[in-house]
Amino acid sequence: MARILITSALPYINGVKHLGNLAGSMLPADVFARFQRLMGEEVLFICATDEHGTPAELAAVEAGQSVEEYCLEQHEIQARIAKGFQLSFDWFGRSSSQANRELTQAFADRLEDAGLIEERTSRQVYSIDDGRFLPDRYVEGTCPSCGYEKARGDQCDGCGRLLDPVDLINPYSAVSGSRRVEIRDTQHLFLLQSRMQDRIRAWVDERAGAWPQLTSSIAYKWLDEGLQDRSITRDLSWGVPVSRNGHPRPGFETKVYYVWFDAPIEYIGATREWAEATGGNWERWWRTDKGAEDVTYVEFMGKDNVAFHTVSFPATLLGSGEPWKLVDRLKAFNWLTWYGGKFSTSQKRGVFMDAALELLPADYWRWFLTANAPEGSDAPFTWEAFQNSVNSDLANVLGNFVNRITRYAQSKFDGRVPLEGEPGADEAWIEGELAQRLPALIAHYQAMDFRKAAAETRAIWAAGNEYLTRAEPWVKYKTSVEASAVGVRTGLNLAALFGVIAQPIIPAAAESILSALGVPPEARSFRFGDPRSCLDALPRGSAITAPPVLFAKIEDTQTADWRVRFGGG
Ligand code: B3M
Ligand code: ZN
Repeated sequence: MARILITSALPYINGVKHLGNLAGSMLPADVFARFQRLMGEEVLFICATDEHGTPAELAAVEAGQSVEEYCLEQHEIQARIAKGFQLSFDWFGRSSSQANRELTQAFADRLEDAGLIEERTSRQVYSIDDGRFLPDRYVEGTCPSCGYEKARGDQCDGCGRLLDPVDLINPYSAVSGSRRVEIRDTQHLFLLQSRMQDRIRAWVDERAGAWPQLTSSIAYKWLDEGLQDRSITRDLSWGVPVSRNGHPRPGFETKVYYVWFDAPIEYIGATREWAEATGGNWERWWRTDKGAEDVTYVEFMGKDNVAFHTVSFPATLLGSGEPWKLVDRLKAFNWLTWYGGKFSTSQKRGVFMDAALELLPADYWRWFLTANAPEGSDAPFTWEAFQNSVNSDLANVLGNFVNRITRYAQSKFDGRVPLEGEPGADEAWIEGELAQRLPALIAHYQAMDFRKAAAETRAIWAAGNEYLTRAEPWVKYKTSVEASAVGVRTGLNLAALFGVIAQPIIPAAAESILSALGVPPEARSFRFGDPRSCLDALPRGSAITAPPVLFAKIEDTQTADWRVRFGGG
């Protein structure tokens, strides 16, 4: 049994996430975790809310809450919505946890012991009117690279470039809007990444071959530009306090570690939270001197997070000098766009996760976002594509098949798997299809090619429909019940197989099918037998029922209404 650690990029705490955040990390990570569990592997699936940094503080101010109250409330909201989307995290933690605080401070100590941290005077934007420094997203202005006028201090939304707040042109306070800002000196701790250039490159060289092109190209871009020493502390009050060997660090009493220093450490922190809650052993997953040497660690994220995960976080882990588990495979996604543009709450552009669940059950969205995942390039969400995907793939190809064959078995074979008859030419045809397509499906999942995995899933459903057209048990019934029985038995087994292969992407519909056909948990694995056994897996004579309608078609009146509410077209 392989041991697979899976983490999804941590959603920022500030507000309910849109479908793009779901499609670009949490959902594919969940699909992959479900697949690996169905392959019989030992999986630990970890995520958390990313609660520090300026997004949290600015949002709390806007909400009129203390940042602690705000984060607690928002974590619970995001946890509830994640459950609604059936994101099967083993733990959904909080980067503001005590576990993450202790780990972050310990890593900073180990890095300093290794001579990789240095106190430096750095120039920061100071707001006279706010009476405070303006790190990261507290300051906005014009991007020096592309001229985008609402660039954030840490990253430009216009061109994606990582920025230093002092680089911004015409900066202003994102808190008060005041332009009475000036550059002042302040002390910060710097992680001397430049000293780790060779070690990081050697580590990336070892792994980049297993990474998708998008991932490795971003990692090498950073390495080729030369790793810069970077500040890992900020003039903020909300975050992990800066310490040295367990005590507040002199001169840093009002500073905290930078959110991107502590956030990836929360992958370990959340695993510790999981262990504390379940009695699990967190070090078995993260310490290669304590059992993690045989773990395969897979990370999922949006492309703007790749650099932090292929350079900065490894620098922390490697630089500590301790035997930590580093990422083996990394799947980065492009953007899901809203009709080619950005999602935006304020401009009513796009569907956010809470609203999505009010419109339709999770499976509708899970299917579309996986089958149209922004893998090789940005991918647009449009109501037309969504409606077509649901109506064609889910309602017709899958739903009608299952409904038709189970109802026919109920009406003509007493709701039981027929006993009579043996496979013939039509069954040989579908067996040939499965012999090729089931291994292909597994290969797509193993390669983390989610669009291809969804397409292969649909192709298997379509082959089942083609089989029924060939076998036409309802026609044969008129002349030979036995010949019809073979088709119905094979059709029922195909319905069960459709449920099995649907589990990673549309788990609710899969459960509905598998429970209606009486398929026990131990018979739901992706370790498929030979096709002939797949098509005779349901015990002959066993009772079956017809599941409720699996998917309702989306009507034009619905998408017309949704266009008004959420934009589009
Ligand atoms: N909170 C997600 C983002 O950049 C960021 C990921 C952290 S993963 C450690 O939108
Ligand atoms: Zn820019």
